Amino acid sequence: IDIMNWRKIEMTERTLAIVKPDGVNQKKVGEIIRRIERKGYDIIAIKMLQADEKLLRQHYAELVGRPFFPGLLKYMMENEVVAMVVEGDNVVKGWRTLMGTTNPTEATPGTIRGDFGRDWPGDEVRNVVHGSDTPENAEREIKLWFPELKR
Ligand code: IDP
Repeated sequence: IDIMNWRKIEMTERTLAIVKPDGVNQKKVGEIIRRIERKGYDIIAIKMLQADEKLLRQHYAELVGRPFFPGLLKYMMENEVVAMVVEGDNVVKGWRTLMGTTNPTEATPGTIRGDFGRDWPGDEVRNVVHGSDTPENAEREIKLWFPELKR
């Protein structure tokens, strides 16, 4: 076995990327996919779906008790979403760099949230995209959103 190939395989990760309802409403799906592909990542699975409360409660299990959780549920169900499994070297961190920080007002221009996110006064934050925060969470979230994916 070629040691360089072995190392490369070890660094390859997968993450769950989601275009949230505001990204779909703003017709940014193509632009977001373009940025993922331009960075050199592979989209290995993709689908559009209406998220339901059961799925979102599992996905955001750590946030269920937060005051903003009801608003987050409503936001995530106000249109369909586009879910993707994205693969590449260090993609968990790299996709979050492309996304920008959680709060769109603070997100760096040039990032997806910095460019397309909106902090709606008196309403919940709309920050366009989701990305898993660790490789372990990525595997958990991929199983949840893509139970049909066999690898
Ligand atoms: P992340 O999406 O940047 O990883 P998390 O802290 O995991 O951020 O929160 C998940 C999602 O919950 C955020 O993307 C955002 O939609 C929502 N959220 C998080 N914190 C707040 C808040 O303080 N107010 C309103 N919505 C929030």
